[in-house]
Amino acid sequence: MLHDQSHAIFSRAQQLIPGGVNSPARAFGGVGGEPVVFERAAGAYLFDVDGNRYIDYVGAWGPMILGHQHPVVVEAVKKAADRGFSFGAPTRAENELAELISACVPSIEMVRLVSSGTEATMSAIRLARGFTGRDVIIKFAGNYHGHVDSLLVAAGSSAATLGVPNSPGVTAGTTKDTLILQYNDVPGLEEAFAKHGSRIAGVIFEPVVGNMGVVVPSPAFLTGLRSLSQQHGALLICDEVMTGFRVALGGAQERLKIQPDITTLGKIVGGGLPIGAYGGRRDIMQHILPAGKVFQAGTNSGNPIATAAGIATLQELRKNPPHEKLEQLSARLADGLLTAAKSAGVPHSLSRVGSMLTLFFNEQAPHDWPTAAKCDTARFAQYFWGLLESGVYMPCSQYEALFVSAAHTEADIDATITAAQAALQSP
Ligand code: KE4
Repeated sequence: MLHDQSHAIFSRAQQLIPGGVNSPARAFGGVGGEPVVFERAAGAYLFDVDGNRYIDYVGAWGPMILGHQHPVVVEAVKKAADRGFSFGAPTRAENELAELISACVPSIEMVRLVSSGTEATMSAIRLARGFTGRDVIIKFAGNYHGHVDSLLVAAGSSAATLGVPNSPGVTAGTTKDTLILQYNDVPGLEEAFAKHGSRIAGVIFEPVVGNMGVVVPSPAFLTGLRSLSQQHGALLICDEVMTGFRVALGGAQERLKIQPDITTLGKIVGGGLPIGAYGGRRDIMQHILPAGKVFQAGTNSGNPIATAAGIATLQELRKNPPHEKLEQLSARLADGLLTAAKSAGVPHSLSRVGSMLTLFFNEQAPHDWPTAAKCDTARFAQYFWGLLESGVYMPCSQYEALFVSAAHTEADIDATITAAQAALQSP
């Protein structure tokens, strides 16, 4: 494949933008080489500036569950743009989106819209601390909750990919109240609560991890999270920025029957435009200014165009739920990847929940960060590039999830499997 235009544009970008990218996740740091520069998207496909077409499994890192340029979303955005870009004042659409979010996720009795998943998680932990009057937040190694200073410790996603799970610039003072535990480690959770229970404001976790590759929680871990936080008066914060509306219309909490106190959302809730959200029990949310005293604000919060995209996306998901189709397509892809890896004799495992999945280059399916960190990332890089050159665009890191959209077809899945068979052959 030709990448001349991509190379020229990326070379210029490196003069203008640190690393040539506006987010390290897209820098190809985990696979080497230069990122592809894209021009347009449609349905299940991306088109780069050199005219190459790719079957897209990044989906903008999750938002594009309906596929790119879904007509109802495009129409809604155009209509909203004709009415005004931003008012900095209440609009009817914000009520509509809030009602849709609560209808899909019943544990969210009240919700605040923000502009990114990071803002959502940052606000959620501030709320947990303000509501409980306590300082300590528990998070899990390999979980990524955005670039919130106090959560940028042992972080997953591009922080893990690029080897900065503990970022420079985050002070010891900022993270002194962040307790890092291992995901799925029930004894560790019990010990932490036994030692620090009265100081713990909240526990934030990915209910299905996407940011060390897909890692599934054990039932005992989920039970422990809920019972121990309840017992010690800490809030359970379910970070559904990636899983929300993805693994079920009601997110992982519907699929895995979790009852959190606060939920954070992003990605799909904005339909591809910048929206984050946090919400939960009314008695907790009423502590947010101006109803209460916990501060949070934002110029673009509830932006009319982003809100229109979010409303159209959630309405479409409720009207024509794609989750059964996504389940079938994703199972077909998973089976094909497993067969291809097996026939290539590559040490591998695969984790999948609904339409988010990861092929791990490690014989044992990871259950926490230490096991995820054992993956053969060099072998992953070879697989990634083999697929890319065959017109298949996968997440550029072993520590990410791939996403199937409602726009993918069986033919796309079968073409991907064929490309994977070639990409997995030893060099
Ligand atoms: P954003 O601030 O990127 O909208 O959301 C942060 C975030 C919070 N919580 C979870 C579970 C997340 O997965 C994310 C963001 N995900 C990454 C990809 N795994 C975003 C990609 C990027 O950083 O460019």
